[in-house]
Amino acid sequence: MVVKVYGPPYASARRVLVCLIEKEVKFEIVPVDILKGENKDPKFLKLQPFGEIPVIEDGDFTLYESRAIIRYYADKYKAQGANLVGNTVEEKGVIEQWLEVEGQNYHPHVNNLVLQLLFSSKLGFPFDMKLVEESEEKLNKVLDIYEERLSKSKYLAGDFFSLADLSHLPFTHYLVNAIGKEYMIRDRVHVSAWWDDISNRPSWKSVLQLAPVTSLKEGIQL
Ligand SMILES: N[C@@H](CCC(=O)N[C@@H](CS)C(=O)NCC(=O)O)C(=O)O
Repeated sequence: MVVKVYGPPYASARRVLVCLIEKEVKFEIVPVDILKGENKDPKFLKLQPFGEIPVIEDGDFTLYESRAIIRYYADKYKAQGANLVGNTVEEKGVIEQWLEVEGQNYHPHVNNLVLQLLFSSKLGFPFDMKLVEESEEKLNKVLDIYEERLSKSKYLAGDFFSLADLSHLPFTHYLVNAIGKEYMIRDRVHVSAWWDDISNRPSWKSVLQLAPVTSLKEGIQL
């Protein structure tokens, strides 16, 4: 069974794609162009009523929310590919903790920066410099906590790569490579080493290769 992943091969859809590659699950991408608003088409809204990507179809099973999807595949194929969910309930608990930190404490600020600095002109909303400054300040405080954590363990949940690390890949990639904020990672020695480690995984490199030429607009790699 080949899993259908609806979305462009960038942004949040990459969270799902890198997980599927780590879990050695075959997939095909069904392109949805959010810059053209295809995610608001009635046909797409039947799959994802909030009009957001990504969505997966696995046979007759449909699932949306990228973090729900990665949890689903990491559990479904626990014994296949990389183990992303740990071996004990305690490890799983700590992975869940850091997955929540990514979603609740980290992502909102990175997302503001990415939306403002990379997508505002493309999606047609006004640029808000105050929001950029506030988001950077808040993200700095979050990254200080990451620096402390990563001075004690190689990865967020312990000395093993997990969903918690994987979930950071898509938007930290933008922070480092697309919006001129690489120093936020590089100024912190342990966060910097962690980023080098996780972003050099073959799975992530494969995901970056999936971006079609059409997503390379105005010299910016989406
Ligand atoms: N919580 C959702 C967020 C997904 C999300 O924000 N997707 C963005 C692209 S990264 C999107 O679909 N934006 C288009 C829109 O909201 O109109 C998830 O992780 O699946």
